[in-house]
Formats: sequence, structure tokens, C-alpha cells
Amino acid sequence: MNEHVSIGIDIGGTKIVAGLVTLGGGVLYKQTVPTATEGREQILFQLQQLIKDCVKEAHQQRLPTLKGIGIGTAGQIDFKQGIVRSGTSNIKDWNDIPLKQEMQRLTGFPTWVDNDVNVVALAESHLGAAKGYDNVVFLTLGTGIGGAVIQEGRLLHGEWGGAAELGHMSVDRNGPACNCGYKGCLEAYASGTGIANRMKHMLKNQPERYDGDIENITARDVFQWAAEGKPFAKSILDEAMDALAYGTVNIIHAFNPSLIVLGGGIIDQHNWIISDLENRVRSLGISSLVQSVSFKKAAFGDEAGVVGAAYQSFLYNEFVQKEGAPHET
Ligand code: BMX
Ligand code: ZN
Repeated sequence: MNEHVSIGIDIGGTKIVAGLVTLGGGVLYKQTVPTATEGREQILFQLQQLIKDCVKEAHQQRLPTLKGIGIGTAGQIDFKQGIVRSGTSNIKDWNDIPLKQEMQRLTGFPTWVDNDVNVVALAESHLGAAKGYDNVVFLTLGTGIGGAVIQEGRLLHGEWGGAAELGHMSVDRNGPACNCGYKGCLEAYASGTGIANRMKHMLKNQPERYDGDIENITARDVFQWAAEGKPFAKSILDEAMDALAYGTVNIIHAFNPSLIVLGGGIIDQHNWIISDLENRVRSLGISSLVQSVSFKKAAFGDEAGVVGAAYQSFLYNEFVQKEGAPHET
């Protein structure tokens, strides 16, 4: 076994996944923990533990020397400096963290950091569903809604890395308050937290429809109730799909992609969303733009984040590059 191997870490609003990933996108070991709700110190501690376990596992599997650590994290990331500049309340206190520096100091490994969905875009465009496409938009539906844009073959970062927060595009200026501070964001309707919150809001105003504890309702409940034919849950999912369709058309109008890749936990469990979204989008917006887009599911499924995170280390690591490995997208 002489393939390059690195540690990939995917930090989301609900879980952190860490693993040993090969240059070819194989995951040799993987561990998942719930994201600490206490905030940054605990999350940094979790990261250290996860890295320790990965290093131990690499020894046990007699893997070659690890090339480094790649982190993809939810939040607005200064990707050159590896700093988490800010984050929505999906992760407590996840702001102003020199993550790259801190991890390098604690572990001694060269470390790269970018937004969680930007790294999904790296994995999918080098090895997965978007291979061979130059203009692609990525949307993940999970705790939040994350976005990434590949424009003319390159990942769009903006001035310092905060570009493509597509979940925080408003689809209704009179809509519900979002946890980012804005109003009517796509995420407030169609993410896991958004769907649960919309359901809670509806049932609080119509308590006769539900006799359980409204505060404990999750998106999973809403999907299940809708599948059982309960009209109140169906209407929440219809609202979510409508918001997703309008949001997607806005994105198509802005970027003229040839492909939209959908991923994240909600897509993994509910494939029908992709074809339903495609049908809705085709009947909205500027015809030449909405008719020329294809839709695909992320090829790496829920491993896209951890593979893409590690992939940064292969793309940006000079030693790997000298040996003829991939160049930046
Ligand atoms: C939120 C935002 C994005 C992130 C997206 C998906 C934060 C903390 N998160 O919109 O940066 O990409 O969620 O994240 O600002 P996930 O938690 O669903 O994986
Ligand atoms: Zn928002």
C-alpha cells in the first residue's frame, strides 16, 4: 500500500466525522461523534481526540506517513489563513477561531481548512458526480443548507472564502427569521432545522392537530408524517420544496451551471427530492437557463465531506503535487 493517505474531518451542525482517506477517495477508517453543544473549547477537544484515534488507526493498519489534515467545517471560513471567521448559531461560538494554526500547533500535521460544502465540491468534482463539469453548483440539505460553486473549473471563494452561502439566500423578505440574522432564508424553510421549526410553528398555532410535545418535533417526524399522508406535514414539505425550487432558480440565474449536485443527510434519505425539484425548476424562471441544467445526487453520499476535507491536503500539499498528483480545481 503506497497510496497517499490523509486525515479528513467534516464538522457539521449535528455531527463531526473524521477518517483516513486515500488519494483515490477511499475511506479506510471513519469515526463519527455528535458536535459538542457547549461550544468551541469542547469542539477543539473533540478534534484532538479524533485525530489521535486516526493516527493510532493509521499505525495499526501500517499505513504510510500521513500527508496532513484537511478540515471542512460549517461556517464562513477564511480559507487562506484557515480561520473560522463566523458561523450561524447551528454551532455554538464557532467564530474567530484560528483553526489551521491551532491544529498545526496541537498535532504537528500541516492542516488546511475550508467550508464544509466547498470541500464536498472538491471531492465531487475531482472524483465524483461532477467530474468533467466546469460550471457546477452544490447544495447540501442537512442541519443547515450549505452551498458551493465551481465556476469555469475553479471553486468560487470570494474575497476571503465566504462566498456561496447559498442557504442564506432569501426567498421571502417577509419570511421567518433565520439563525444567521437575515429573513426568509432558504435554510429557514428547507433544511432539517428549518423543516422542524416550520412544523413547530404551524402546530403551535393549531394545537388541536397534535397531542405530543411540539418542542421535540424533528424533520424526520415531518417526513414520516407526510409519507403517512398527514396533510399538515405534507404542506410543510410542499412549502420547503417550493422554497428550494425558487432558491435553485435564483442560483441558476446567477451562475448558469450545467449541473446541480445535491447531497447531505436529507437527500441521502429522500431521493425523491431531486426529481421533484427538477420538475419544479423546469417550469420556473428563464427557460434557456433552467432547461439546460442537469441534477445529480452526490456520488460520495455522506462521506463526501470527509473525503473532500482530506482532498485539500492532496491538492495543496507540495510534496504530493511534485509526484504528479492533482492540481487545484
Ligand atoms: C449553514 C452554515 C454554512 C454551512 C451549512 C451546512 C454555519 C455554522 N453554517 O448554512 O456555513 O455550510 O449550514 O452545514 O454558519 P451543515 O451543518 O448542514 O453541515
Ligand atoms: Zn440565513
